[in-house]
Amino acid sequence: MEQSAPGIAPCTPLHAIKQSRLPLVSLTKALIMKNFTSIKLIFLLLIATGLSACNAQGKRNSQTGSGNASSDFSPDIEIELTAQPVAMQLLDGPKTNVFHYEARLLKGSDSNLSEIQGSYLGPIIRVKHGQKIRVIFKNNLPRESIIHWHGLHIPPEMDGHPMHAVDNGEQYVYEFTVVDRPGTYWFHPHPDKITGPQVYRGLAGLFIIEDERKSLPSGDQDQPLVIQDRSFNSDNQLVYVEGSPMQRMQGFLGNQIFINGKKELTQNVKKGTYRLRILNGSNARIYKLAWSDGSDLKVIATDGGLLEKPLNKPYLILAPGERVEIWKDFSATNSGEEITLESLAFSSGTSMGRMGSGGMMGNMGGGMIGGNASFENGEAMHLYTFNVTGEEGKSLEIPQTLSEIEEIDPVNAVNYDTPKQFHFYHERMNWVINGETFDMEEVADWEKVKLNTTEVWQFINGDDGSGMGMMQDMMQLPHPAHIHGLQFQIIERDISGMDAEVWNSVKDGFINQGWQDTFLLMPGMKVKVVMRFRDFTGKYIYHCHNLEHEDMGMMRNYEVLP
Ligand SMILES: [Cu+2]
Repeated sequence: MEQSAPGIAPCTPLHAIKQSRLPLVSLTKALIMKNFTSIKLIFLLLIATGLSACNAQGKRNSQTGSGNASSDFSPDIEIELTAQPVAMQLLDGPKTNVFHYEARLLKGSDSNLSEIQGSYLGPIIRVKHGQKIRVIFKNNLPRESIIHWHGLHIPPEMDGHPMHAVDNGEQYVYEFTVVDRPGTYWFHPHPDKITGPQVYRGLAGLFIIEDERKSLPSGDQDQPLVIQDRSFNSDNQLVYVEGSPMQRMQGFLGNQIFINGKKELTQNVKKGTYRLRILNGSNARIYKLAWSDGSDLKVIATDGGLLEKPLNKPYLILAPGERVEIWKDFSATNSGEEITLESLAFSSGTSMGRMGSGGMMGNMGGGMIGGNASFENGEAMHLYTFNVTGEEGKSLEIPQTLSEIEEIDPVNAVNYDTPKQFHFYHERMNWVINGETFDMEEVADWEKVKLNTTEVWQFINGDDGSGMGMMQDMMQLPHPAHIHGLQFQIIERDISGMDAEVWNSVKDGFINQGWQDTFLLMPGMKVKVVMRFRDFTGKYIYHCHNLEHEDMGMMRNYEVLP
């Protein structure tokens, strides 16, 4: 199979370009008008300065391929995961070339590993708290790769830092103990600059830590719902952001929804109670989830497992990387009735205009402007329909107490009065954090923390007011922020800097309760989180989970020091 990931074309990495001053700077003043014309100008400059949708090969790190199986680690579960190109029947007609995690259970029980038939997604791995896991990752992809275990609290060398990426033909062995709470976690590639295309081609899977509770739906009434958007050309091949710099700046937005790695968007359900484990596995698309029957979404869990008690929401904002678990009771629904999970319209606050949007762009040969505007972030769409059959299923009452959550008291943070601040914004055609882009080894002073301390970090969508402020105002997008290696708690969501219309279209969709590892930073929003650095020292990363932004360098190391 041909190399599908972009990155073969020789070009200058965005990181390098950041160092040289672009002619843009002197034009800033002329471009401050927040209007379409100026955006068009920026776009033209983008092309002119050669910042094409290039995915240059980053410098490889010398520390690759270190993970080896150790003799003193005796796993409860051992799995071989091979990432490889395969052709799959996803649509009618020609097969689609995808990347797929092929799984083999070497030790454990059948329940530890299940495939979703006909899906490009990897397997669902089910484990229990306390179990020891060994995963042998084999890379048969054309480019380097590494697996990140999204949400898990594991040592840095097991976390899938890009510095551990292994080349084609190499392997990396993971060994870790599951210490996290029961919940819905996931795994996906994390190589520097090419995470977006690898996830997009199909590399992702769920990692479920099972709970022992009998009062929750189980078996086929406990089911995953991985939401992704994709675009295909007339040969049924996946279309990515190649050739469309503006689409890359915005992040990939497809024109077709895939659920659980399949095109089928309907499913028969029993008259019974379901637990839906929803993952937004999209590269850049944000969903505003709601039920077509107008009922509230009953939220029972976030990224890091069950909430203390269920939460009723009229709708939910789910950003890339985030998970949420929903309780849905079809017991009293009439047979033959259909209930659809919708994504409602909302205003994403993007000030990039309607440019470069829409998955149709690829189909149209990367036209500059126009595209299919109806597939913007924030457009309404049907996601998945449940057909209620006459079959009786198990019905359950929703428990009023789901779990216990130990609250971290932010007053105990070493920096309670002076939280670390992380500004996510746009600067000189780059997405940056505090003005910086990713460097494999670099850790700034403001990214160092001490083991066994509690800290408050504040994330801000927008710059610190110095220099390029007006520029970044014109290029605002939502950024889903993700911190590796731990779960945190949200203690403040400040919307004073937000556009009122944007806020009003999403305000009831955020969850501040429970344990989280990813949250959405809307333009102008400031979010404070509190977290504890425990058990492991070393370098982890934090980044924007808009995967195109991540690949452009909106990612940094933080280091836990002894
Ligand atoms: Cu971003």
